[in-house]
Amino acid sequence: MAGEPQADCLFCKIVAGEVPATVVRESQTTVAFRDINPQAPTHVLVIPKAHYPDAASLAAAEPQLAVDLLLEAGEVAAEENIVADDAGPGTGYRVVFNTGSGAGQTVFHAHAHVLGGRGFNWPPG
Ligand code: DGP
Repeated sequence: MAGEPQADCLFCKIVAGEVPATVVRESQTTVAFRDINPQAPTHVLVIPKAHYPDAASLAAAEPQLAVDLLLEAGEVAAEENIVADDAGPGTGYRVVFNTGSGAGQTVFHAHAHVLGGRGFNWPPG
């Protein structure tokens, strides 16, 4: 059933506490933890506790949960002191949803990357 835990999903195992992670925030519906391979001084993943393979399927099935994810991403940024203040490189943050393997998605449980603490290029690589 949509949203149910998947036995072979790494992030479902993190939600269940079966795989350890450095959790920085938890809500009723989401968990935020540090990426194991950080690409910036702050690199936190925010995931729904429910299993959806990507952000698009999450938003289609449970729009409020997609909103929860974005709100939690903002809370992470505030806690990590990376909120935008127009002071130039190293301030502000990026929220990324890699969607599909061609776009770099490797874990097929929806997640927002919250990246900050350094400057970013545009377009992204
Ligand atoms: P993506 O490539 O967008 O699917 O991002 C998946 C991210 O998950 C990637 O940046 C690395 C991270 N990751 C993979 N395995 C683990 C793990 O076991 N623990 C943690 N904390 N992060 C992981």
